[in-house]
Amino acid sequence: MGIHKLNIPQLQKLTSLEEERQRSGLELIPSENYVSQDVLSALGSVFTNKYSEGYPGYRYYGGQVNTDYIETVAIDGAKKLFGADHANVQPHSGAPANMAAYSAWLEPGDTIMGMDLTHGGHLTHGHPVTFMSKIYNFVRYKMKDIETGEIDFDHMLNMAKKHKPKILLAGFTSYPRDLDYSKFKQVADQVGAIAMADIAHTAGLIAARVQANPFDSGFQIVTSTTHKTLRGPRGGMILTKGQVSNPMKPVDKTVNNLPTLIDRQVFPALQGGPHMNNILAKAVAFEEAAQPEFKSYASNVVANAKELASQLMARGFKLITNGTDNHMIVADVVASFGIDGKQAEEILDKVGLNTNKNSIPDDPNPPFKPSGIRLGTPAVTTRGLTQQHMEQLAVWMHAAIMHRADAVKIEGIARQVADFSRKFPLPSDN
Ligand code: DSN
Repeated sequence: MGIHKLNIPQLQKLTSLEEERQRSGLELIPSENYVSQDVLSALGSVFTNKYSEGYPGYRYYGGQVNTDYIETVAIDGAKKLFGADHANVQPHSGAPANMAAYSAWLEPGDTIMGMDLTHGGHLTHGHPVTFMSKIYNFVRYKMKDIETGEIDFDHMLNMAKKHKPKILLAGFTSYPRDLDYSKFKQVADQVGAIAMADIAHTAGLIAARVQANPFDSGFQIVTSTTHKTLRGPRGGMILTKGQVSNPMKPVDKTVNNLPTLIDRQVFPALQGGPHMNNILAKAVAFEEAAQPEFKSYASNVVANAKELASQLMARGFKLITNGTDNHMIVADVVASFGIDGKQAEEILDKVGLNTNKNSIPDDPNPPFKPSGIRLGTPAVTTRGLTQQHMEQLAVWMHAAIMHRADAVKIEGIARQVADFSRKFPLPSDN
């Protein structure tokens, strides 16, 4: 079917080139995915023309008869998927979602405890380069054992008693193991902190009940992006437990009022007009994720990642935590092959296998030239690859790295990858 062609030739040409790049390569970046034609159509809909500051029933502009309806459908879809009492679907992405959640509960100078970035956390969980780190005091916990991924909950508890965080954050962007959310909640309860999960990476796996849901362990706030394993448009959301009330009226700062405290932070405190075409696309994605096929998709993402991890390890890739329980793999390419993550990313890009350079725990190298790469299976599983294809991917990755200085061999692998990839159309090709 494809999408409407643009009337500006040079921009249409670039769009066609990007379609062809995506079609003739395989996306292994674990935070990327290929959306359905319906999600693309929603993004390209006339809802992009509309200003809708406020919330359904409480807007600052007229003409909201349809926007109120679609935002309500999106809110209800998110609540149902994740078992939340409330959903704010307006955050433009994950970072603003986290910012709104922090500022709804904290005062400047308050403490948040989150995972160290190189051990799998995220910039917005307290990296010194972020704006948030200027406002809040971040303290970090780590893995106890990078061979297994075990998190050091005793150390976490000791740190929590010392630093008294008001939010304990379970959030990860490069952590390949399952999480026991109840252990985080126990630590949070002992120091009177709110338990908040950033499930940006695993939202699709949680929606499909392939991974544990933090709300089942009593978490009070869950933030996420909508475009990774959840396979929706680029965007964010904040899910909460508690009482929903009029978002136009101030409420007391109580745990039960978190839904309203957060609504009031997203708008008017931090954002202006919501992107209604994007909210329509979120509504579409939530409906898609509620279907039985999505459960099979999410199970296949994990099965593919486990198989790919074992095929890579069999070829000398040293993986952080020696495998994966989710959609993601982190490889130490310095230890495996004596090249850095930037070099590995570039050589794999050349053969049409897209991964991203990534820090490894306590990486001695800087983030732009780190020791690792990060890869995963959400996108290739959407394309239709199954466990039987994972060996071939590992063979190509290994061969590309081993023959990186041989231009003819690299060209040959690139041709094989492109021929193979074209057999698996993009969802928007159908
Ligand atoms: N950039 C996202 C990722 O790739 O994990 C996190 O913000």
